[in-house]
Amino acid sequence: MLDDTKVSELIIDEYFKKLKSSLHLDAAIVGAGPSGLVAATLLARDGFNVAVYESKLAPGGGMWGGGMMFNEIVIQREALDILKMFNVRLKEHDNGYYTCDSVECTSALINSAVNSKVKLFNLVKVVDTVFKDDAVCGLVINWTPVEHMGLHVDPITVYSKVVMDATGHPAELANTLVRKAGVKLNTPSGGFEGERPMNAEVGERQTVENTKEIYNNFFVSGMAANGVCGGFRMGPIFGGMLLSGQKAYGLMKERIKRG
Ligand code: 48H
Repeated sequence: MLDDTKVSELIIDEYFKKLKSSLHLDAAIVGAGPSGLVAATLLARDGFNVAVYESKLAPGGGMWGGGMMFNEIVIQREALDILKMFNVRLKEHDNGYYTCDSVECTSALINSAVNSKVKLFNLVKVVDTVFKDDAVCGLVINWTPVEHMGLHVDPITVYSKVVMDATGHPAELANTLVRKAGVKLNTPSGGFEGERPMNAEVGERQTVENTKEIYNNFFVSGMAANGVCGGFRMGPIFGGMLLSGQKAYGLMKERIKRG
C-alpha cells in the first residue's frame, strides 16, 4: 500500500536537506546554461560544495533550441575534449567543424552536473548579491513565481566563497551589482560595457577572454561575460560557452583555495 503522505514527507525531507546544505557554499552559480553547468560540474568533481540556481523550470539555458529551433549545434575543435568529458556524441564535418544534437548535449550537461553532486535549484531566481567589506559573499534567492507575480515576499540568503553570473545575454546579476553597489568592475571602462553585434569568430574568442573575476569574489562566464565586458555575440556555436565554463572553473578553484 502506498502512503500518500509518505511521498510528501520524502520530498519535503530530501529538498530541505539539499537547501540546508547550501547555506554555506564554496561556489554559487547563477544560471544553468552551458557555461554555468560546465563550471559547476568541474568544481563539484573536485569535491567543492556547489549550487546552481536556475530561474526556469528546465535547466539548460539557450542550448536546447539549437539555432532558430533547429535542434543541432556547432562546436569547434578546441572544445571537443570538454564534450568528451560529458560523453556527448559528435559528428565531424570539414575544416574542424563538429555538430551534435542540442537535446542530447544539454541533457548530458545537466545529468553530469547532478551526478557530480552539484545542487541544482530550478525555479529559483537570484535577485541580488550579498555585499560585505567590498566583496560579494553570497546570493539572495526567491521562488521564480513569487518574482513573476510581483508578490511582496522577502527572499532568503545564502553565503558563498565565490559567486558567478552565468545568466547569459542579460548578465542580470552583474547589472544589479553595478546598479546597487555602485562598484567599479574589472572592465575597460569600469562599468557595464554591453553586448556587441554578431561576429562568431571574434565573439567566441572574447567569451573566453572575458571570463574572469570582475569584482572581488564575483565572476562572469558565457554570454554574461561578453555582456559585461563588451564582447560580440556568436550565434549557435557553443564551443566558446564550454571553454568559458572550463576557464571559470579554474579561476574559481584558485580563488577558493587562496581564501
Ligand atoms: C537564476 C537565471 C537568472 C536569475 C537568468 O543563456 P544561457 O544559456 O547562458 P550561457 O552564457 O551559458 O550560454 C549562452 C548561450 O545559450 C547563448 O545564448 C548563445 C551562445 N548565444 C549567442 C547569440 O548570438 O545569441 O543560460 C543562462 C541561464 C538561463 O537558463 C536563465 O533562465 C538563467 O540563466 N537565469 N537563473 N536567477 N536571476 N537570470
